[in-house]
Amino acid sequence: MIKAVLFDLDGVICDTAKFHYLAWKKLAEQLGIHIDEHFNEQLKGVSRLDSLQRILQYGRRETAYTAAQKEQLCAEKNTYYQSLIATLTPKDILPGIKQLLLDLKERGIKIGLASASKNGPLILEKLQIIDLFDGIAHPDDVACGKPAPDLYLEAARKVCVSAEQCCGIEDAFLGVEAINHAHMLSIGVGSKKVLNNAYIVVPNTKALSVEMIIKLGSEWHDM
Ligand code: B16
Ligand code: MG
Repeated sequence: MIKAVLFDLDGVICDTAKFHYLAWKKLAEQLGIHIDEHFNEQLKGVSRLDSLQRILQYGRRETAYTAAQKEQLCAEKNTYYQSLIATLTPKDILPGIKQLLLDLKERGIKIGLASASKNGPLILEKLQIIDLFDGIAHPDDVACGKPAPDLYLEAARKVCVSAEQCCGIEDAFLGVEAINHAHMLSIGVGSKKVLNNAYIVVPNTKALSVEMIIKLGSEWHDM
């Protein structure tokens, strides 16, 4: 039986990927590195510092900065990013998600956040749904980012539900890997081709429902 649903944020609750992209693009341009949307795909679900490392590697500048300089560059990117997400309102919640959260609450199923984003609580506040969450995993409290299971295990711990009774919802391949490594039921949102590691893939957030999650949970446990 599924007793908790753990959500990824970017790409599942709200489409912040476009803001991450614009902020990284602006920073990368300053460093003389040109990134496009295709390259940006591989930054989804990846931590802030790891995203910077990937950009520097892409621009063949991986040895050009000290750890302190990289920290400064990450802080700059986050300042751009926060100025972009300042405009977020409840209208930016992806279709069907608010209803799903309310339905989960009504059924007594716990709700957790397993996002790699340190801006997670700030975004949930802007979307006015933070009160619906029973637990939020903070990226600073875990040793490894996705695809390691740490964020999902931490979110399960925060909502006080054992991993085998949790379901995770993700839009990125690395995120689905993290759910699978945590031995939780994985639901992918997006393309079946990309998310071929998920237990099941739905095309968009509108297709998610509490009934579907409960049904998948019992089928998954019987396997
Ligand atoms: P921040 P998710 C991830 O969110 C994003 O997909 C990824 O692009 C970003 O670098 C990461 O959060 C860290 O975000 O800079 O706000 O701490 O998909 O795990 O919800
Ligand atoms: Mg995501």
